[in-house]
Amino acid sequence: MERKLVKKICLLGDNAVGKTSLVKKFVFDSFDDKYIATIGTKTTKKEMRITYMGKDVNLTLMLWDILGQKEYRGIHKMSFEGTSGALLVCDITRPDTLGSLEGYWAPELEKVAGNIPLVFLGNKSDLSDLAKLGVRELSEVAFAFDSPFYMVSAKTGTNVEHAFTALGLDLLAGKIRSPKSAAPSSATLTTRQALDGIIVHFCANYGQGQEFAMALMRKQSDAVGIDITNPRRDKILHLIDKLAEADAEFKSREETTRLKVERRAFVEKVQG
Ligand code: G3D
Ligand code: MG
Repeated sequence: MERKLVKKICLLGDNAVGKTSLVKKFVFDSFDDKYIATIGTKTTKKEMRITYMGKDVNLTLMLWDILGQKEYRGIHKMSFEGTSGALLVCDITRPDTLGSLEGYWAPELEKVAGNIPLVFLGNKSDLSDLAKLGVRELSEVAFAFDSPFYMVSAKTGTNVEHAFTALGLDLLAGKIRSPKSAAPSSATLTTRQALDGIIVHFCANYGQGQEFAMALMRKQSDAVGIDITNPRRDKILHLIDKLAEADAEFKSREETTRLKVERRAFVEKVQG
């Protein structure tokens, strides 16, 4: 028999980062260019079918779209009650919106809901010319909260399905995040943390489905002979080259180079 589950999910982030647009894209697969002010909260239901440990699960998400003004602390606290997970959304053209996730939304949510699964989203990835935030900044905040991140666009739909599925899988797995204090400082990374960042980055950007990306990642790691329990810096650099080769098959030269530079940024943060 199919497993059925219902979970409450919150979409959090400052005003106009694209929360409502993401819900619309995910639920109706359409993008409304007219701005709709969110009054308080709005709940939308979405059924997902996820394969987890070889079994089909029918996961119903109750999506809570919560108003962005930080002055409404009371409404926010009330809305966080009983939530099983959250998407924390920032706008990559406005750096302060990432600061708010780190300084306000994630900590306020944690106070009420504890270490529930989170997924960080850098929305408006279609506006790359105006971007003031990249994978590097987003990954630092996501790492600090022991969570994955995705660059998404509610306008084009890029990675929207992936992001919700990633959260769905963490909910099914019953993921408990490490507390923030135990998470890596943003200043330096261990080689394991760097490798972790690179793997997540590759899977989020490959664009051919998460499972396919993971399988390819395993293949390339084997080819390089990387030891995941104690990855060496030179092996990680070799892996980055192999991943660029994989990217080059689907992506333009500029895109492949950009992704490679972003992955190298993780290695640059390894001490020594
Ligand atoms: P909110 O619910 O977080 O407050 P909205 O944000 O979903 O209302 O979106 C705020 C504005 O950003 C809207 O613009 C919306 O069209 C735009 N937007 C949302 N997501 C994207 C995206 O991925 N790419 C682009 N280019 N724009 C996006 P308007 O002008 O209608 O106010
Ligand atoms: Mg809204």
